[in-house]
Amino acid sequence: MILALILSGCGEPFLSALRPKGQGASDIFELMILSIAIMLFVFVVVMIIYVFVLLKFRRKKGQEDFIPEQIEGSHTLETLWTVVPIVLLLILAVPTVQYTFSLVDTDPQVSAEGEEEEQLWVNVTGKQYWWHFEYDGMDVTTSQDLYIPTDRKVYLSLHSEDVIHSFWVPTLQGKMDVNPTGNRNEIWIDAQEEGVYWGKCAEFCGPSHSLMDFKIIAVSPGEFEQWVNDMQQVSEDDTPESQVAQAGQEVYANNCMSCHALGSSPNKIGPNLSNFGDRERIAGVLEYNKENLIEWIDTKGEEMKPGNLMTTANYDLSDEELDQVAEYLMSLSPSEITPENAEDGEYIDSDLSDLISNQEEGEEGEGEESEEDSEENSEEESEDSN
Ligand code: HEC
Ligand SMILES: [Cu+2]
Repeated sequence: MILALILSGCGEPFLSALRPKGQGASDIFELMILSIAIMLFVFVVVMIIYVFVLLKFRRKKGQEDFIPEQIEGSHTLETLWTVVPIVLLLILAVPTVQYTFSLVDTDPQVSAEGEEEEQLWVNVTGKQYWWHFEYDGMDVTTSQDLYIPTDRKVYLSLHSEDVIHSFWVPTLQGKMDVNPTGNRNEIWIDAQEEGVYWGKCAEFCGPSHSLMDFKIIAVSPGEFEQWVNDMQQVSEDDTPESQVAQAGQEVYANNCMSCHALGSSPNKIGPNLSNFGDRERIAGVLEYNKENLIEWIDTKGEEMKPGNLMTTANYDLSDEELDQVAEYLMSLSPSEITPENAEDGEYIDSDLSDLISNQEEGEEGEGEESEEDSEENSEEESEDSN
């Protein structure tokens, strides 16, 4: 017990449910405080009575044979200790049930003026051992780092391509199971302040389960809009500036493209690398630097993330090629909006709803088609990998 107390001090602030930075986490935190307050109240009252009775009714000198009055079956006492717990449980149950529903309520919110909110939906796919994100109707796909604007709820539709995972950003919301069966679970998240919030897979899913980290990058609405615009421009054919990176692009095309995508091309076996140059971490967990990146590519993460699916790749690169492809990947930074922007706290107003509706109008149904395509593809893929 003492150890538990000491170890509880080891948490990181960006990974702590006790420092809520989103509506969902705040609601949950309130419930924690409420239940702890009730428990403390019960504990204190019981302790006071206990100590009082111990002192008052202890055997006194000269009264060794005295038997106190027996009050078995006292109606007053029986009623008291039945009613008080019921009242306490009700005080706890009402908000708990209320939040249980509101924390996963993904219907559009209606404003005081009766206007229905334009929802921002992201399709989230959990895979051993990383996360894939597709912004609905925006033609933007990314992995590992999920960018969200600070001015609204972001709605997530979650499913898994292999085993059960659990999507958890402790500072922003509660956990949600990510299931491989047909059903998609839904939850919303929001961040009240700009920042980088860490997420974890919270359901044991294999040898690298504890390394299945991801990040929520919360930026101002204006920065988010710019990020979406920039990400929409990314294409596999963009040529990098430096010659080393250009050579790396060739290495990439020959060895990596079968599993990795750039731009909004459909979900593949490996993470989308469109903005790999801006990642917070490599593969979700490793410190972001060239050395680690080269080692990751060279060893296919065999020891860094045991059991990950990149280990099934069969390429063999020279030191020069490794350097080139690492240089190329680190040059992939299509947007000025990076995790650093999340920390500067600058706030620019913008209208996100324009962004979503423009995209939909411009495409006239194309979006739907490509969505179906990608679903088919991913089904085929998951069959293959089985
Ligand atoms: C067989 C498919 C496959 C091939 C081929 C492949 N990868 Fe991967 N790669 C993956 C998978 C799967 C992951 C995710 C591993 C994890 O985190 O569990 C990954 C992860 C990565 C990451 C970390 C991504 C991130 O978002 O942090 C990098 C970088 C990477 N691969 C680079 C390469 C390079 C460079 C090549 C070519 C030389 C390559 N990969 C070839 C499947 C592949
Ligand atoms: Cu997992």
